[in-house]
Amino acid sequence: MTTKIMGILNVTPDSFSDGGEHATVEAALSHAQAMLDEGADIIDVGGESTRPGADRVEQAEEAARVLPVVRELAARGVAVSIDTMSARTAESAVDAGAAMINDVSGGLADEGMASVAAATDVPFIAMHWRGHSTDMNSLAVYSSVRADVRHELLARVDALLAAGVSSRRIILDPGLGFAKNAGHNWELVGHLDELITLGFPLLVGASRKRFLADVLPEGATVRDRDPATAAVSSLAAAAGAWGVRVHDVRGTRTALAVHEAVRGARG
Ligand code: PMM
Repeated sequence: MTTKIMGILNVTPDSFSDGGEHATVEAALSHAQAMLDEGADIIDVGGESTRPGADRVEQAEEAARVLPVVRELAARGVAVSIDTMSARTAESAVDAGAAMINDVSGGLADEGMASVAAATDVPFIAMHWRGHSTDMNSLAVYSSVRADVRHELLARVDALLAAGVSSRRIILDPGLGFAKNAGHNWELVGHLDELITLGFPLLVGASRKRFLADVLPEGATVRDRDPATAAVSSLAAAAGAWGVRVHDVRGTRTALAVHEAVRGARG
């Protein structure tokens, strides 16, 4: 199995600063096309920033940002996932053609999400999450991050199954950078196999996250984190990850090709 590349398309006013609704949709579509040309398998469309400290966005505003982009990409035959914590946005996005729901809260933030996941019957990405961005850093307390993330992800799986989500539709994600300090993130990256043995496909999202600054010189920019992201993606592929969620599709493609070449040479 080749690890899938999920290209990140953030449709937020600050991600495409040229302003104006039409301009934003056009810019988002052309960025999506560039990522597809570079080898993205899935485009992950999100309208709400989940960065530490970020404010929440109204559901109607979030839907207004993402739905035109989801609709157009789906019409072009692109596999789209919708990155949202809102059940209403998820449901509308699937109606508009999204093929997958990516909920960073794993169904915790909106009690209606699990039933939308069950009713729409599309793959559902349940990420490890402990709370909203505003209080995420105070939640980074674990007795063992590896064991706690496993247990908390399995609790989400139980809740999703109880709501009628098919086990074949569930994809798990360790939630790198969410309620985790740098040490927690590195420990999870070093033990992805323990999450893969839970028996669900695993998505790993390290892209440009703050913990990567640990391996870079002081003063490195956020974009300077791309080669480190690619290295983590290659390690994730070697561990057996189903997919990686990244900004830099081109670099990721190369990193995954290295993994494939080594795997092929081993026979
Ligand atoms: N990270 C972010 C947003 N969505 N979804 C999944 N499944 N996994 C992640 O790690 C993840 C996500 C935050 O990153 P961004 O602000 O760079 O999109």
